[in-house]
Amino acid sequence: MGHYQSNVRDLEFNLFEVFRIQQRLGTGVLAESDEETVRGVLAELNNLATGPLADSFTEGDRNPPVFDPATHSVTLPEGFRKAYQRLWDGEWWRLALTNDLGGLGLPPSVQWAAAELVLGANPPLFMYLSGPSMAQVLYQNGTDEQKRWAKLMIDRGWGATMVLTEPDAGSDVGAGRAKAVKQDDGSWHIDGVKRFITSGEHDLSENIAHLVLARPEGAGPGTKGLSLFFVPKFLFDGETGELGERNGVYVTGVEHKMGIKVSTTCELSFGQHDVPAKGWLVGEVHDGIAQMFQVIEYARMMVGTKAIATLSTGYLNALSYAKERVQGADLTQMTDKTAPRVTITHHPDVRRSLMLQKAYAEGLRAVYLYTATMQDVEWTGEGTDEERALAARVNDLLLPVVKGVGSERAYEQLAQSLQTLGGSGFLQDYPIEQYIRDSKIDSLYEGTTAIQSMDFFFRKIVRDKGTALTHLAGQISAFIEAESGNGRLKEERALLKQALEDVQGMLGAMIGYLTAAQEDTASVYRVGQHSVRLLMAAGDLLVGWLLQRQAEVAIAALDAGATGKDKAFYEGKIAVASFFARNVLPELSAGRRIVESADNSLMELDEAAF
Ligand code: ST9
Ligand code: FAD
Repeated sequence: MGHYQSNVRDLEFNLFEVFRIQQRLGTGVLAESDEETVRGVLAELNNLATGPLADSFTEGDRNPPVFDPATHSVTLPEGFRKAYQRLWDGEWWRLALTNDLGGLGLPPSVQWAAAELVLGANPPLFMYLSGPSMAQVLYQNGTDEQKRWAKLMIDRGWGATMVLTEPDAGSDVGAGRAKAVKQDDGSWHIDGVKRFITSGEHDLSENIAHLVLARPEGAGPGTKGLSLFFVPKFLFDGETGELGERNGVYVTGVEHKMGIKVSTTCELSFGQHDVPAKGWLVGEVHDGIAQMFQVIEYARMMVGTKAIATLSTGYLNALSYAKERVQGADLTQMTDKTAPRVTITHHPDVRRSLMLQKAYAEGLRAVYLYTATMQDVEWTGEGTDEERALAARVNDLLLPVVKGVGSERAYEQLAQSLQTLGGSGFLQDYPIEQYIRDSKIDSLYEGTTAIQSMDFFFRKIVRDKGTALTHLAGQISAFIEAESGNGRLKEERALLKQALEDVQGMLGAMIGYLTAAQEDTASVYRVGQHSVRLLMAAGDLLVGWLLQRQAEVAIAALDAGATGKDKAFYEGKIAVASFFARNVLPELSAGRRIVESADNSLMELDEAAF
């Protein structure tokens, strides 16, 4: 058996039993798909993911790409290349495309469920496969000529990158210094050095299209002075896509990393090698940061889903091991040295840890899929203008949760998955040590957790005037008050109610600190000290809510007579919702007290005292 343990049952449970996405299939842009097609897509991709895609997971880690500085080229390991080819030949790159560009006619909720399978099996494959999705962004924003280039990118299978970061411009993208100089023929010359560029060089495609943020000469400071440029590795014939001269963008270094080693992380030099790096202004408009955020929003969802996919396979690997590993006697017989030895699933602490891993793996899966159902609304164009606008705002609000909370909890809980294996977990015979190394990046790139938390508070709550948040809180309150679940889980609903009040309390205190900053600017530090705490608390609240929604569905299914594997599945759903409510949600009350009593002593402390 390969390393990847997927959970298609839970994906389908979310899609069809909880979020009931079948109701939107079969009409409009989704006319060609129904429940059976979706189940078929997931089954086929699952076979690929658990087989050929997972097979090169360790190979890519133990034999990382080889960079040749003389030719600025990179060679990827053979098994990984083959896996990529399987994905490409299976036309899985069509998943996230709209119908006019040859998409599969599936909504984002299904796209992301499918993405989880690839991201759990071998995440760098998904990143190398992002050329067509990036072409979609060029298509959406480009001139007519650039729309044709976008189609060529897809037809010819070109790779793509998103190019923001520079040595002095990481979180602070607006500090970027790469500049763009307009040429008489309407193109631009890009000049500068970018770093940490994913998929900046490889040998999987004949060409690579870089989407680059650079500052046109004379443009203002900060992110608003940046424009977005399309910079191909090779120049090409705009009608046929036939490759021409090498463009002046070269990889000048490939990083040695802790994890996702097969995903190249490149220093990319523009116009530093006697050949100009020619670029074209996307859409001929200077709206770079907003255009790039179309890519970033997708990538943040992808990173969160990657982390959650890894957490899930980590948990399932830990569970398989725990069911087999015999060690020690049952606690009730601990004084009897002749008592039979039991599998470690009998030990309360192992059970506690496994149930917490299950809670976050399944709860966060529900969070990203719920978020994806908000994207479904925009994708299908269903509902009124107001409904679509609200869904877009809720999606915006939830993206930092998917990305920020997904990545932090995955890394934290994967450490628990490893712990379940004892010393064996530390060995490379098992995949968990690689999961931990490969998933650490998720809390760093695409905006660190601190950046996600500030996005959540300042942009998605304060600037949104709480519209999306109020809607979501209303949904949670309505669930609590509906008292469904056939009289069960009453105490859990009360705990959820308290958790909602606690998150609202934290938020209230932080808005108070922000308001006070109008008189005393330093008061905003009290927000900055606790924005990650708020984000994580909101994540726990959402996990708690969605696990209870799942439990409600499970209770109905059991009452309707579910048997066999289904019975165990549904009982697990009720158990995990109850466990999370009783063991995690009460911790939010302590968090609220901490936020409510925040002062600024931390900020007043001399740096030397650290
Ligand atoms: C990276 C890549 O790390 C890692 C993995 C790569 C994987 C490969 C690629 C796979 C993806 C494939 C993609 C295909 C795409 C498919 C699409 C399909 C359709 N939401 O607050 P302000 C905008 S890459 C939306 O003043 P500052 C907005 O326009 C490196 N827009 O910011 C706003 O104007 P306005 C990742 C947002 O103080 C303007 O920015 N690096 C949002 O100037 C200015 O806003 C990072 O992520 C938002 N949430 O700058 C950097 N926020 O206000 C992290 C801002 O008028 N740092 N805008 O609307 C940040 O995010 C900073 O907060 C900052 C601050 C740079 C935005
Ligand atoms: P810094 O911004 O220096 O942050 C250091 C620390 O300070 C962090 O803990 C951060 O949270 C904190 N911090 C910084 N500013 C603030 C603030 N204002 N408030 C609170 N805390 C703050 N970039 C691309 O453009 N394209 C890519 O394809 C790409 N791929 C990458 C792949 C890998 C493997 C890696 C490691 C990076 C990649 N990046 C890419 C860059 C990545 O997006 C940045 O590393 C990330 O945005 C953080 O920037 P930084 O590393 O400069 O850290």
